Amino acid sequence: MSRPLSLGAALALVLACRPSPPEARPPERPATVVSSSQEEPDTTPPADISHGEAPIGGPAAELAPRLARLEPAERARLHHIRLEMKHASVAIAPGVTYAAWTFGGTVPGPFLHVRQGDTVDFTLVNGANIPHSMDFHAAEIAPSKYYTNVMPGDSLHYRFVARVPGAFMYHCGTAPVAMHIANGMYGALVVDPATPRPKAKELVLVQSEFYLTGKADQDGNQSLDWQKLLGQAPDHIVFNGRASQYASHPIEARPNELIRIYLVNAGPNRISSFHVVGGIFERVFEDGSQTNPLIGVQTVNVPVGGGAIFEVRLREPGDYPFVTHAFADATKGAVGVLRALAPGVSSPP
Ligand SMILES: [Cu+2]
Repeated sequence: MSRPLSLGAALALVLACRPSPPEARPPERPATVVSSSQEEPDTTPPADISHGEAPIGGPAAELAPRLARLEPAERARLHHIRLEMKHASVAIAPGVTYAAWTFGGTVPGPFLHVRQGDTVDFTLVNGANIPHSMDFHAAEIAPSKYYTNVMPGDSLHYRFVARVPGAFMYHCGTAPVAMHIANGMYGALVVDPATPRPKAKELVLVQSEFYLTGKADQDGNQSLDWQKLLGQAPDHIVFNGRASQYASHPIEARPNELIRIYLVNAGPNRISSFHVVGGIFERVFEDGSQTNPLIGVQTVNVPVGGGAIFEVRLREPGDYPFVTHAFADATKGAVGVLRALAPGVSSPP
């Protein structure tokens, strides 16, 4: 019978079996985004990093980011919202465009904002060449009546009352739903509580995934790889439709300013484990619920099809990456930067 190893012997064995550390390499190489198609990750430590996943600050030629700011809700209690569904080319990563299915021509669709008790008077127009539909998670209505397929060239009109506050997903519900979501048909609808939340810098982040065939069509656009979707192996995981766009273009704030992030996870497959590096969430309203917010927490899961409201303050000037802490997903683009500007430093126009 073999004797158990002493602690010292076991430690020596572990140390002996450890792979030798990689050779130190010179740090002057520019940071690169790790492509999901690369078989080996680039382990070169970049000089200026957003937690190692994407370089901070992009070349001037790079596309402007989708504005993450949530515009205030209009004061009217009746909101006429008209969305046209159309197929459009959208940029999803540096140098990568995608033949998307959209609400309003962008992925995600427009950020909608109303107050608890407001009525949404909704018109859905199908400007695409296949059937699509709309499912509002903020509504309590019969899907069999309202979430029906709208044929090309047709439209649908109905009203609902946004009775419950929160950060809600909306999406196309036409089968196969995973395909319609993976192709870009989703967005966020924020419903403010009847008693307004404290003043804050308000942002919307919609997390989602893209699964690429790897072959561009005649217009240069990538399209959906259904097998990758079923295998849950996305090429890009993004906030607001484009990989790492807020690492290239940090979102600016002031030290100690209250930042409120409405995070909607459109998926269609990956849970978001949302975290701000260098920050601790003051309060988190899980799935937007007003009851018992989490206080003083580091990372909170947002399920696919769910939304949560995160409040955080950046305590000193500097760059604070935000990620899904499932780091394979951050490596594929689910990373951005909140930048706390030093006093006296003004935001560029
Ligand atoms: Cu659709």
